[in-house]
Amino acid sequence: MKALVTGGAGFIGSHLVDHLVESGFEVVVVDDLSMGAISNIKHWEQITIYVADVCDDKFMQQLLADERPDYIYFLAAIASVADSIERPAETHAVNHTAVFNLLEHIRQIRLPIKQFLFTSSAAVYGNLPELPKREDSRVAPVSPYAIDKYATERFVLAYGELYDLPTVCVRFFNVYGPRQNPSSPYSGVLSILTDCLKTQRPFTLFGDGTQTRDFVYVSDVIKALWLITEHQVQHEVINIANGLETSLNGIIQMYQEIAGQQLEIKRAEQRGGEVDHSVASIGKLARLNYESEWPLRRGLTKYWEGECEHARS
Ligand code: UD2
Repeated sequence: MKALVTGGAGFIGSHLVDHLVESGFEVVVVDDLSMGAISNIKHWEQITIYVADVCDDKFMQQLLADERPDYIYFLAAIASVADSIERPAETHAVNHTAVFNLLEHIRQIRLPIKQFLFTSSAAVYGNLPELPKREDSRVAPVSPYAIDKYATERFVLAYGELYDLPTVCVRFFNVYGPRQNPSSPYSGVLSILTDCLKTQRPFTLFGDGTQTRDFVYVSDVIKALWLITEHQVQHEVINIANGLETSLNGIIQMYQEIAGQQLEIKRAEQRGGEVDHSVASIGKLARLNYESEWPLRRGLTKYWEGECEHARS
């Protein structure tokens, strides 16, 4: 079985690549290394890596014809809401058009895929008050990022139904863990907190810290993706989260305890377009026998210990 992972050198993608290789898959990665790094996957000699942009349509078309993957995991994205507001056309090309084009090529060459999995985001729910967010909750995508993710979901599902393709969408909540790149101000807050703890730099807290998120450890995310593949789920949208609501203040406190350090905290205005409260219903995942192995304290401890080990080696 051959799997194509776009964004496979990135944070979540590289963990998925690990799992696929360990499960005996032949793995092909496409990544432009804008956020990802070859070092995340270089421990696998047997994988094929193309350093390329998913927006290079000619390249992607040729790649499908040459590699003919059985499974396609589309993780390549510009994952920053703020970036999508600054550069809506560029982010649209990656977060929407590249996925659409790939679906269209699959349809045209009648590639007999076993699963096409598109990774969407909790951003599609926007700031509506209903909690927890169920897959059939109302959506209110407001940023170009969220609109692209939602529109792409609709295409992915419609292509599945109309052309009998085994497509599925997942909505990631706040994923954290090793290899998350802290380099951008819009990187995941836990990667930024880790970096601040490691370098004793001050952490900037946007807002009063009462905003809540559903933090999910990357190993649980991979487990969820794998269950979706194993169960051959198709034509569905599935939340990937922990199902627990935690405030930013709460997680900062917990992380300081784990690291045995106090952070210097600078306060700043709440960010524009910010979601106040977010937590998922994970009923659909649970029906696939999903159970989290990484409650927050355990996941954070593992993450922190890994980072300390990494710094020593
Ligand atoms: C996450 C996703 C984003 C999108 C969105 C949907 C990540 C990295 N981003 O954004 O792609 O799917 O969910 O709603 O998963 N914060 C600070 N200081 C910092 C950085 C962040 O206070 O230096 C705050 C931030 O204002 C927010 C919280 O921490 O209230 C979480 O921020 P985030 O960027 O990790 O994730 P989020 O939920 O904004």
